[in-house]
Amino acid sequence: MRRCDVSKSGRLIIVSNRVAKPKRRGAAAGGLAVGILGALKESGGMWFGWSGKLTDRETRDPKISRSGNIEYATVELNERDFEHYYNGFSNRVLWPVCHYLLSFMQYESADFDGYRRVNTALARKLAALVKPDDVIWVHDYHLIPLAAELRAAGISNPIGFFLHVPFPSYEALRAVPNHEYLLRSLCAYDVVGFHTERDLACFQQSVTQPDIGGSLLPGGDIEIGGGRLKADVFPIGIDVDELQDLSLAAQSLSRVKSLVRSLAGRDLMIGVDRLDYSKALTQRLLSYERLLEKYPNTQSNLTYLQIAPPTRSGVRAYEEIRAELEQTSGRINGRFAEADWVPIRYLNKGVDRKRLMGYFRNSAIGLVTPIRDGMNLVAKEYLAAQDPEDPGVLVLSTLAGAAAELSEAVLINPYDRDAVADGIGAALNMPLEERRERHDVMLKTLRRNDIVAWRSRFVEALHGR
Ligand code: ADQ
Repeated sequence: MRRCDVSKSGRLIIVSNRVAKPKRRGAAAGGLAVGILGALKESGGMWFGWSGKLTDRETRDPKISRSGNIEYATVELNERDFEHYYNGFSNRVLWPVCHYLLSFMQYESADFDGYRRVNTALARKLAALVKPDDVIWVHDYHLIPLAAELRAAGISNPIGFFLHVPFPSYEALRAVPNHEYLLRSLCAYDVVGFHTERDLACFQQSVTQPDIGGSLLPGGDIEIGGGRLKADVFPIGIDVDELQDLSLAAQSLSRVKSLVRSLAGRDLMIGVDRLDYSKALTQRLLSYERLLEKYPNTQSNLTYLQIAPPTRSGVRAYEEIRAELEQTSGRINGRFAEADWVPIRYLNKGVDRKRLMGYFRNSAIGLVTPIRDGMNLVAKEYLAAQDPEDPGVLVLSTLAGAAAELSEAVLINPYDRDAVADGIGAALNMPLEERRERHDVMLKTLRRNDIVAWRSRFVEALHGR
């Protein structure tokens, strides 16, 4: 993988809700964790955040461990903070609002208080570890108030924020009680980054509302309260070479071979998502059902593998989707299955990354149909895993951030079942020459906007403040 020079003088401190320490080789690691670890390995630095463990003790200093040139500083949360800060305000308010799903929002002022309390506590713990030359890069919606709290704790280092989910339009955001607080908190950062121009435009629209008081300067910076912040677009990417190599190497894995054998020559369509309502998995199953109705020749000829590991088990909406998905896939399988063919294979668990790339490479179609997504790394990973000489086709939601870059995918509106079914139909019949051409263009885009470009552009911007 090519390298970038993100290390100027000081350390890079990454802050995210959850610190993902590397596990045993080959363990499942999402694209984001891989990207963050890469940035830290290059420059040396610290990853600060929640360990993922709960404790009943009130305050404890961060636990520090080191691996190579990376220090991990992790804190534990108590049950009450976890419920209010994480399950509550982060995942029952901010997550649905950022995905334009206002009806899923469940606001409780106690959750908002918990969100502030945890951010204040995290900032105090982090402030004690910050050295004068460090630059701090904060990730995602759980930690919006962190810069303001760090400033209050006396930290004047450059602090940047990257939002991994969509930034909603002001009309959606203003449904959140205390949205003014969130917007002002974002203005305490030196650099604020988003995946797409649309997110950036929504942010600019929100912070320039009269009651927030920001003004947009020529060149895109925002002036507010005598200070200035840079807001820009930094589309997250993947390590294309690594995933290409992994997908090729995965062809010799016994689990990949046995999947291919089990298809008995049929085409495979794959979907890989966290089990989340923004990924619209039930809607996707219903679109697949529409395909089987509309294009009867796909019956017995196309197998759909959906991999969807559970997440956020403390949030009720997530338990409901799981039940709905099991029921819908069961019904569709009951309706269409033959003795030697089951239309949907549904796996409710994570899969090792290498094996996943092997599955991608053997799939004629990658189906990515969220009703809203910041970027969607699965779309990019699917493309990178393809054999360039005989690539599969990506069927992609126009409402995923990735659609802004991947215009050669078969783009569909996920709310329109007929459009999704027709998109899959078109993908199945696409001539080899057209598949190659589309894949080639998108692979060039993936290389231009890869994971190194993402993190180096962001860290450069931060060093420039
Ligand atoms: P997520 O909502 O988690 O990320 P996504 O971008 O698709 O969504 O990333 C998921 C990652 O987890 C991918 O690397 C994928 O391969 C992996 N993964 C998912 N299911 C898996 C499974 N069953 N087994 C193994 N690995 C699995 C948030 C935002 C996105 C944004 C990212 C990065 O919601 O919009 O793209 O952050 O910014």
